Amino acid sequence: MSNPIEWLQDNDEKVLLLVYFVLILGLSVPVARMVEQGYANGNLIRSVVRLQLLLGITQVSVLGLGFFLGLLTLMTIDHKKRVQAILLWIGVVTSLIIITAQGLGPGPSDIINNVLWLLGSLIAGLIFGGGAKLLDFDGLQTMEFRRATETIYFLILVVVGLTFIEYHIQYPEIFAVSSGGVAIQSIESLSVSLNKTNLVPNAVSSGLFLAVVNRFIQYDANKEFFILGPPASGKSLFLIGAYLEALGRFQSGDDKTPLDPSEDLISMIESLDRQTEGWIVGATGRGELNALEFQYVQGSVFPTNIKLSGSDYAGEYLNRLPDAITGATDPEDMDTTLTRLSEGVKESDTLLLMIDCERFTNNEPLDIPPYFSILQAAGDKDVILIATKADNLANEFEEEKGLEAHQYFEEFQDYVNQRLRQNENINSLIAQTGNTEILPVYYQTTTNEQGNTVPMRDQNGSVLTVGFGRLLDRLGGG
Ligand SMILES: Nc1nc2c(ncn2[C@@H]2O[C@H](COP(=O)(O)OP(=O)(O)O)[C@@H](O)[C@H]2O)c(=O)[nH]1
Ligand SMILES: [Mg+2]
Repeated sequence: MSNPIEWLQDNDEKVLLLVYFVLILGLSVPVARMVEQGYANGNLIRSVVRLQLLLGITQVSVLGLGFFLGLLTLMTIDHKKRVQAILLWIGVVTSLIIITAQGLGPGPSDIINNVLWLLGSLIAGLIFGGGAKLLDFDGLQTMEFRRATETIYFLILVVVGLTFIEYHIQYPEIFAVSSGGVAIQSIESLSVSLNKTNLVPNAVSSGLFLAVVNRFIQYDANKEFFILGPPASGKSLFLIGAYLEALGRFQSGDDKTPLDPSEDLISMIESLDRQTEGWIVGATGRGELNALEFQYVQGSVFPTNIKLSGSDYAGEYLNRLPDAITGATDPEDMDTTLTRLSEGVKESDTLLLMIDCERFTNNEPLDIPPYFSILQAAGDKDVILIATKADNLANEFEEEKGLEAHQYFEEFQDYVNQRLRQNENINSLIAQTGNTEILPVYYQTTTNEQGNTVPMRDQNGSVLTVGFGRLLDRLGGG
């Protein structure tokens, strides 16, 4: 463990999980007490239920419970929601224990007496939540039960909300329901008042509890990233490297959400497999435009759907992009590439801007000034700065520090940042975007007989990429 902050960053999902576990456990107790008390006080709801359904409140409770458990079962099967579902099981069991211990809510004997109601409603919950999917499950795809998960939140919201009202609002009995029928009480004094006992603690604990459950049911956030960089800055190889990393995780992980690579990306990966030497992608021909994109799921506790895309094109477009984004350019004057780029920028949440380390070490212009006006034109976008071809700095790093860059990647990243900051433009870009660090990525390279720098390959002919694991983590987390 290097230092506590880094440990937290590397284990943020586990820490978050622990926090949620403590919250659910800690909040279940006061919320269950409130629900039980509100349920006991609940004249209005009971009366309405009796009136409308001609059922006892116990049956309604058991039905609700069965339906809820059916939905929760589906949520437990849903790969993306399993952990949250387990936490909710803990919360539900805790609450039921508290409620039944007081003999208030539907107790064990009520449940046993109504076991058919319970089973029936459990099956209804399974069907309603989309359980039919289980029948034609092919074992490959990840199953999602969004409807089940959302209904769980809705039910919890209703129960907590209604019992909160019953607990805290005092009203005269409006209906008197007896075996003889329903009589509307003559209401002489329609006095509704607020019961202030425990008002603040109940409001805080139910509010917090609902917020946590709401966070649980939220399906993965979607994040779209779009890649921009000057010609030959390594955009295509960057996307290929990121895809290979995501593919590796897909194959070793148990989440089977398809990566959906675009056709152009697939054909690049194919040529990567075919070729045994050299860079995989040739320069893009004039007028040619390839769409490179794929998606993947990052994180297991709170998964995020990540979509990474970029365009492969020839020529210089960055200078023309700001006007295209703001609409200052007449659409008639925009070619397909410019249109595509400007749409890509607009649709994305985050721009990935390439800084070419090869140009940097060769003291060539980095061509990053257009980034400033693009950011201005695009408005509110997050930015991640990527140092491509960082192997150009790795040799330097190894000579200076005596460490191998890919083994001491953290140190290497610090080094790259420190070196690149020597460039004033890069420094301003960092300041402008509120970034704290640039992420280096590279293909390990070697020099071939002709003296060209080519990617190194292992015994299996696979290229060796560095920094992409960190990159994917960053895309999912930050
Ligand atoms: N040394 C080194 N060169 C790279 C790396 N990635 C890309 N290159 C070089 O940069 C060239 C352009 O890369 P490409 O991905 O096609 O750039 P794009 O035009 O921005 O899509 C490649 O042909 C390689 O020669 C890298 O990680 N290390
Ligand atoms: Mg390219």
